Amino acid sequence: MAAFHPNRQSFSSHWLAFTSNRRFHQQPKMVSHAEGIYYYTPDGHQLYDSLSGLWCTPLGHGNKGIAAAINTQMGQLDYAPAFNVSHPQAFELADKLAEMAPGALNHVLFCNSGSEAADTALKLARAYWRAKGRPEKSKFIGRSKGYHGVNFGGISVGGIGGNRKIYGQTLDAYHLPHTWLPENRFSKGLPEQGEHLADALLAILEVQDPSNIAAVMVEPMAGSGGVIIPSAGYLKRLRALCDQHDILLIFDEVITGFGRMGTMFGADYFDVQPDILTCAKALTNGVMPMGAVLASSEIYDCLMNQPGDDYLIEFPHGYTYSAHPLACAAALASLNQLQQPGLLNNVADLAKVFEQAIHELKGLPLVEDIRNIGLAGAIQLTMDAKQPLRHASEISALCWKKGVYVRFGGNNLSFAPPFVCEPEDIREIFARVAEALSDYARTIGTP
Ligand code: PXG
Repeated sequence: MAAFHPNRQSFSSHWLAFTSNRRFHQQPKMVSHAEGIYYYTPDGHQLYDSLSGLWCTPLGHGNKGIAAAINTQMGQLDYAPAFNVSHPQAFELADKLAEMAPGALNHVLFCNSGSEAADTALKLARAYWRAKGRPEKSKFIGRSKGYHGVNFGGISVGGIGGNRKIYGQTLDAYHLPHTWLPENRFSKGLPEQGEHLADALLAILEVQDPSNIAAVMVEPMAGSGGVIIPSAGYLKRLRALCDQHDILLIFDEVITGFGRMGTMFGADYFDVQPDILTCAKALTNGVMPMGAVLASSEIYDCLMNQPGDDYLIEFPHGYTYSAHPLACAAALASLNQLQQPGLLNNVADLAKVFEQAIHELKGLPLVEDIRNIGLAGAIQLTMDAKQPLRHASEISALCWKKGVYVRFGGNNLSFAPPFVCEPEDIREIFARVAEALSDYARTIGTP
């Protein structure tokens, strides 16, 4: 089949997601196939996939086990109504997630993305308090630089100003400070300072009062915000404060779920139990859109035991494609691979190579901070006085030429290589990024 080359007309037909479309039209970045840890452009240029797509394909592209599972499912059941009817793979997958998840997160609501998972979780928190006879507990607390997708609940609780400023009124939500501290710059793995930042919750509660708060929602580490990692005791402190004040704790594990930190979930890494956990992305290795919300037995039982006839719907929420059979098949195959003995140990081993390789860029021009945890990391760049976010996008464009797809957001370059990398792939990725950084610094005259 001849390669499709967009012309002027088709460029404006496809309005790209979260992209400067005008820049894309001048410098289109297209990939037309992928295999393992590589993307390929239509003219055959090979690129390392240094972010596992958008944090979602840790088991590599073209994964044969997942493809076979989807094919088999397609031949058996392509779609099942999501309301009032279900199918065996949905139950099998929910059982598996409940078994893998920490603690008593035994009840799974399916959706199709991380954004839907976030809004589902927020609705569930409000519904829970209402069922408990506390309808006034309806406000939320998020965290500055937090990202919970793009739906109204998610942008309200999320702490990225640029994602909310043009959309008008949001939900009632207040924000903890982010956990980036200058004294932690260039920490390897968990930073030392910052447990006290959890106490900012008390200042919010003093004004809003716990009786009005439904839930605190945070990512165990802020992925999109630039891999901002809290100190060891921070989440434990947040959990204790939520318990003291009768507030639910929601972990958004859309990025941290399924091995990214070297443990199955971020909750396992920090040994902190949330009441609700959201996930998506690597759940299906990014192959089919799917998200999930895992709720505690306390929440599930409360909603199931509401008074009223048993034909009534306990939680009026769901999507046409909730627990889509093809997504369930992809998820079951992905989770089977993630659960293979040794896979997470391999991630932990690769994480050591990753830590060393990314921190070798310390001292290069424009590098202001480097952070890493598990197989996730970010290089934070100084801001250009006139065009604050320019460096990251220009360096990413140079990396593309050097054969590495590098994600940039704000003044960060982010990395989350596939779990199926070899140590030398990781070293090669950072060698090329280092070259791009140095070349760029030279062109703008920074020594
Ligand atoms: N929560 C978290 C923690 C996320 O990271 C979402 C929710 C929303 O998921 P959906 O599936 O609706 O996109 C995300 C998504 C990046 C990047 O470059 C991160 C995300 C998406 C795209 C790019 O950091 N995170």
